[in-house]
Amino acid sequence: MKTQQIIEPSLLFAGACLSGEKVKTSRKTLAGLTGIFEDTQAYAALASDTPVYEVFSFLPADPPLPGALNFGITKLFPGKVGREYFMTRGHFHARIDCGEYYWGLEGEGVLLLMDGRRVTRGERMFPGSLHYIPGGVAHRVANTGSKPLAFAACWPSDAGHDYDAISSHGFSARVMEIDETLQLVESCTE
Ligand code: PAN
Ligand code: ZN
Repeated sequence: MKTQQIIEPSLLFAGACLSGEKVKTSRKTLAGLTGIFEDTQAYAALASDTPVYEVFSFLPADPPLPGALNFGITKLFPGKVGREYFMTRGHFHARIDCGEYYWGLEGEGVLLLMDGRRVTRGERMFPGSLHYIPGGVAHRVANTGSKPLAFAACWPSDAGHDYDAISSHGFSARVMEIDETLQLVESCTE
């Protein structure tokens, strides 16, 4: 009888933590999010080194390969700039046909989804929520709770990230606290 050794997995995804030799970490502070929040005075008054989010990702194909899948966990800290909740930069995929899954692990928030005609909708995120983001739809997450929001993501390795359209025009709606209530406010300026 021929036997083989059963090996340990090279990645661990426990709770909201991703670990493994090939996991990369990137961190975003307020300094790296210039121009995304509506209230520029409130933004300027906050310490630029305030942590906003961390991304732990496993990118199996370097360079990217059609068919290969990336996996990542984003941990988005609670906080607000003025009345607007801390959020990710947001992007379209450079390859517009590439979709993505997001799913909630910890905390609560809102996933903003904006299509090519700049129509934005918001989906509530919470542990167990699952979100399919079709190709051609920009995506951004806001933490609307008082604890870190963690979500996992899986996307094609060759999707790429197009941040320019969002840097120039933003999303057409913002996740804000108005009169102590969470609101999705349509932007008239963009
Ligand atoms: C995610 C995002 C991550 C950070 O892995 O890249 O949540 O958000 P920004 O890239 O908008 O800063 C993803 O959507 N990958 O495609
Ligand atoms: Zn994406």
